[in-house]
Amino acid sequence: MINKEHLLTDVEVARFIVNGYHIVEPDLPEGLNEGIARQLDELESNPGAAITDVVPDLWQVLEHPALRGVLVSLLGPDYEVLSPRHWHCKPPGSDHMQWHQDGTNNRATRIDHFLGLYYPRDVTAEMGPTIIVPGTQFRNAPTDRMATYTNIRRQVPLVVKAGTVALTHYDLWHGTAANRSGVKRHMVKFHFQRTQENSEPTWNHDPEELNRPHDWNLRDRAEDVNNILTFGNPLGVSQSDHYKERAIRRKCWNSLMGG
Ligand SMILES: O=C(O)CCC(=O)C(=O)O
Repeated sequence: MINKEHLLTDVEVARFIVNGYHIVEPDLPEGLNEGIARQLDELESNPGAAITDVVPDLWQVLEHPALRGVLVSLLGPDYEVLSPRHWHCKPPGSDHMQWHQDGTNNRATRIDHFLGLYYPRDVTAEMGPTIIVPGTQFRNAPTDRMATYTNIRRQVPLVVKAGTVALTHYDLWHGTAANRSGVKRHMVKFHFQRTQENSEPTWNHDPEELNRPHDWNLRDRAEDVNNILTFGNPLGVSQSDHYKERAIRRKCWNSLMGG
């Protein structure tokens, strides 16, 4: 059983659907992040999916209630940690990584799986942070072209403190900056998946939360599900573009509600 205090609110679930990411900062035992970073520093080759065998302390991160609460909220209580796992080390001097999507770019109308990016060491802007573009998860992208794009308006570098886990939609556009520091940047990537359909919300749901009327004046300042799903516009696109993903957002929400 998960303590309800760790479950997401309606607004947080709606924001994940719209923005395509959610940041968790679990209160991990003292020394855990440093210990994991040290073990990763010393690895001579990449163990791929066996990273959790080589560094079993990673399970303490995966099992932390703050992370589990978000996973239960978005994927249901029976979610699984899939076997694809990967350690991404950016050593000093390593170049940027071009924009891409890990998924197949299919404008999915369900939230059935997504990634968790865990950073055991503080990541500064110079250390080659992962860079995400909120709101791009429902965009059909020409993969070859997107690799040539440079900075994108409203991109977000994941400049984070040690222990942060960024949960990102599988189709969210992302890349990395170059590492211009003298420090190794570590990230361990996990893949989480739903195993059961929802028959009801699995987060801290309040039915009253759904009754707020539309308010065109709120736009990106909306603080309730209806207005966030309708008006949230993290990319700042025009209305003729924006309307195309509203239906997808609604379908994602309805399937999470168990409809
Ligand atoms: O190393 C990173 O920050 C990102 C890695 C990445 O983009 C990927 O694995 O798809």
